[in-house]
Amino acid sequence: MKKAVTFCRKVVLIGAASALLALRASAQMHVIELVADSDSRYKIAGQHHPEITVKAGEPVLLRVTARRAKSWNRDGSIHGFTLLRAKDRSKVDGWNLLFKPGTQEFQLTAPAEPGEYEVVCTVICSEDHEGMHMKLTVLP
Ligand SMILES: [Cu+2]
Repeated sequence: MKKAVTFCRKVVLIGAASALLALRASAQMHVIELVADSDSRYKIAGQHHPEITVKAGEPVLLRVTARRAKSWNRDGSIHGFTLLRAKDRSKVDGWNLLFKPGTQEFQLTAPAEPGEYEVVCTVICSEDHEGMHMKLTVLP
């Protein structure tokens, strides 16, 4: 009986320690809250014209709330998020995302190369889908 209690305590301690570590990791992470909205627009609270700015190579936690527009993909994705280099429209590895309805999180790493980037939606989400894009700047 005593052994079982000790074991339980250990489990609780390990649980607490890993929760703390997770907290620390999130404290260092750049958290970005984004809405991919039903009017085929990206939105960021407090920004009239949404833009994302990150530091080169920093860890980013992208928390997205997606709301369905007029149409969506067969796999249930309702909006996309693909990062392109502004200079040549080439895709950035690891930044090709698809959103399902509701809130979802992505752990990403900011591009290593400072400069101007463009986020575009890759799901034909409405007749206004072409207007679903935003600027992303990577600072040195
Ligand atoms: Cu879209």
